[in-house]
Amino acid sequence: MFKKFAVSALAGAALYSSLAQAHFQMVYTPDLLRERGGQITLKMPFTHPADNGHVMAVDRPEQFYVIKKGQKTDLLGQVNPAQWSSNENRGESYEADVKLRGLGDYVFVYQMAPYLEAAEDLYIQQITKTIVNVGSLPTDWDQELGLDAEIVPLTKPYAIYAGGTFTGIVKSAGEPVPFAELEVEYINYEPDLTQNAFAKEANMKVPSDVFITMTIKADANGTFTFGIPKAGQWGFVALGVGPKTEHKGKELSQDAVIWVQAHPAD
Ligand SMILES: [Cu+2]
Repeated sequence: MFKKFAVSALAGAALYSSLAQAHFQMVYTPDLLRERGGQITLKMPFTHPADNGHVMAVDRPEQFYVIKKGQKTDLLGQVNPAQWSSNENRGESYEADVKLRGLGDYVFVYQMAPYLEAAEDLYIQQITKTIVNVGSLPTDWDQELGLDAEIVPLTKPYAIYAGGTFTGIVKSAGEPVPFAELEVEYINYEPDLTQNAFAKEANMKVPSDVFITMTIKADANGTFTFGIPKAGQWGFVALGVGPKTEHKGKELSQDAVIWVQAHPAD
């Protein structure tokens, strides 16, 4: 998390926090839309995917499960420690081998343990949804799960064209969050699943720092739409929307994360 300090130290702490790159709890597999099921490995680093930033060491997750055709299957026992490497460091992380059996949507939910962000003296807890589809049969992708912090998709997160849009509703324990603040990042460094690392080179050249972590806001109903310019995976995080605001005597930000994948339109 300290990379930007060097860059913006002179600008002071307030500017630092506005320039800080977004944290994202990843739950990553390369293809969110699969022709068939089988074994996949989900990689789950807590990191800064748009700028190949710091990998942060977090305690074991509080929850990890999958919803398929309305049935919840606990996967916490399948979470294993793993390392993940970025251009900044090699850090502790987690992964899980899971088997996809049959057609439909697999809604993976990962609730990380609160992470103390020393630079801001607060805890961050992200609740991530990654939805993997098998066989183009939609089943559960649009279900609201009533999570403390949740982005409910109105667009299938795995069936978006590059140049298309993603729309979601930001919810706090089931209630829409008007004008919620969101950050958007592109996984600009291809994850290498055998090396457990981001690629060294970026897929896309960004025109300026403001495009690394893009900040947008939901409307009065908690709904937001984002136009996706490039194929690949994009993460959305709604900041501090969950009802829990304190952990171990410090401020807690309960964030909602969702991952989507855009496909080339040519
Ligand atoms: Cu960080």
